[in-house]
Amino acid sequence: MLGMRSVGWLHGAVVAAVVACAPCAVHGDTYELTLQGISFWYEGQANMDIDLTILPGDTVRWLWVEGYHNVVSGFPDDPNGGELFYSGPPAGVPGSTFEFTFWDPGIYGYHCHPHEGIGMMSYVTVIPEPGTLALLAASGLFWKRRRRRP
Ligand SMILES: [Cu+2]
Repeated sequence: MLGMRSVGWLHGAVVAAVVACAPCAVHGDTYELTLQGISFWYEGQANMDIDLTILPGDTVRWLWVEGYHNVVSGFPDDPNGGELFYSGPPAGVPGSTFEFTFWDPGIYGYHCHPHEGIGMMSYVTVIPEPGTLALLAASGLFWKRRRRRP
C-alpha cells in the first residue's frame, strides 16, 4: 500500500511530468484520406474498415481523387450531422481537399451524402496524449486517498 508520503511524492512527480510534457501537448500531424469510387480510403482500407487513430491537434485531410462526394461529420443517422465539420455540397474536382483538426478525444463518425446509403462512411478515433492518461490515473489515486482522511 502507498502511504500518504509516497502519494505526495507521486503527486509531485505528476506535476513535474506535466510541466516537462508541456511542449509535447499539441500534435500537428496530418493524415490524408482519399475519396475514390464510392469509398473513403486510407492505407488500403475503405470506409468502416479504416482504422485511423490520432492525437489531439492532429488533422485529417480528405483528398478528392475521383467521383462526386462530400464529407459530413457524424454517421448518416446522426441528427447533428454536419455540425462539427462539413465540406459543402457534393463536388467532384480531383485534387481538391477538405481538412479538419481534432482537439478532443472521442470517436468521430463521418459520411458522404450521395453515397451514405451504400456504406460510404467511416470514423476517426482521437485518443488522449499518453501523458494525459498517466496524469488522470495518478490524480485519481491522489484524490481518492486524500478524501479518506478525516
Ligand atoms: Cu461519396
